[in-house]
Amino acid sequence: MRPAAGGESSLPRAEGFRFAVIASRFNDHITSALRDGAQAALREAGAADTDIELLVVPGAFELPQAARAAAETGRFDAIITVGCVIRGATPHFEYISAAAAHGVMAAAGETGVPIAFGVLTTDTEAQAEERAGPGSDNKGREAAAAAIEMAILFRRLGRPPARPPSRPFGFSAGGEA
Ligand code: INI
Repeated sequence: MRPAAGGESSLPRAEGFRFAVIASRFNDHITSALRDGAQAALREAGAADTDIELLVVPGAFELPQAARAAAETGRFDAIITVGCVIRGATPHFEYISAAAAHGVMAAAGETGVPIAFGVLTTDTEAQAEERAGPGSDNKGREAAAAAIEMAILFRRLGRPPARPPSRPFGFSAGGEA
């Protein structure tokens, strides 16, 4: 894969693609780091700020619903979901984790838009923090890399480019809806 501008990135190129980053607020101290990792990766790969839209939902359970709605707009070549479910603090951990994972997979399959799963499902907060640091194993960054790769693959398979919004949006990589 050709590296991004600057020559040092291992990410595939993202210019010319449009992305949504959908972040859940629950466990915000973790999910904000995942969101930052995803956005930084997209920019490092060459995506324009105006081609990255940030959407925020309450919890991981809402990620599939928002991802589906975002996919149906036709505005995105790929979507990145980020969230965090911690077993120790969540009696219904299994339900939320499974609903998020299956819901994202279903939304991707049924809309035809790649949707990456950047949701941490860990036993402890410490494990979540390990996967939300600034390094290359940030789960948001990993999900962004997968989303770029899938956008490239789907374009090669004939998927038409996403349509940007007809009027400028009130949010982009720097803000939220
Ligand atoms: N949502 C999460 O993203 N992570 C969690 O750990 C969590 N816990 O602990 O409950 C959580 N709950 C909220 C859930 O995702 C929904 O927002 C809520 O059930 C309303 O639909």
